[in-house]
Amino acid sequence: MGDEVILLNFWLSPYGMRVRIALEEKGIKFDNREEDLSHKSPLLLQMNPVHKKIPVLIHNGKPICESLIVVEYIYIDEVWNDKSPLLPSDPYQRSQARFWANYVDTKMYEIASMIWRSEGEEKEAAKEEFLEGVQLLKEQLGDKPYFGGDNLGLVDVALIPFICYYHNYNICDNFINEARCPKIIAWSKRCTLKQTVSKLFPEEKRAKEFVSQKRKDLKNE
Ligand code: GS8
Repeated sequence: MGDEVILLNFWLSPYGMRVRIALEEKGIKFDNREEDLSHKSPLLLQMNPVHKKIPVLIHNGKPICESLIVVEYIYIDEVWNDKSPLLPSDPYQRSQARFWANYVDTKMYEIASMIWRSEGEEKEAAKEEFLEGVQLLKEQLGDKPYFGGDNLGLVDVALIPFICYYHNYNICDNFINEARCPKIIAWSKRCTLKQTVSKLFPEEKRAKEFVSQKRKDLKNE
């Protein structure tokens, strides 16, 4: 009998997208179940009782939560393990990949939420801070095609949804652009050329409508 793989997800979630990239890269068939985050399903509450958030991967009935942990699981699990590793074999390099993926998850996420929630000078300052983070990441990329080298690695999977969403959907006046960060935009284009990534982008019009409604809701909070 084959493995049963269920993903509890939300169509626009950057975290859900990380997991889907990993599943696509590994060619794993899965049942994508859309959650209504304002009326969470009993299954989600049962599978992620601590955070009650998507994404949750349910592998043969057992839940794995937190996107980066799920991504590592997908690459490490012996059921799906093959020759394209997510993390370097060298322990020091591996620790560095985890450090930068965590940086994207914590620092970049915090600044991105500031961009969302603020206006005027505060928003502009947050955009500049985001770009400083992008500069640091650029140094990590160096001359490699991907952070992971010739293949996607943990930092690529962590960062793709953030940069690609901002860039592709021209969110926040296209502040991540070719003039300001040519190397990261070139990287982002390289990633979006991959079939495993491009097929996951939600429809632009639907995404933009959702984002603009969310902004209005935030203003009225
Ligand atoms: C974040 C997941 C998350 O924020 C991860 O998986 O990496 N650190 C976690 N999920 C959101 C949807 S995406 O914006 C979520 O499920 N929100 C529902 C809620 O907060 O109630």
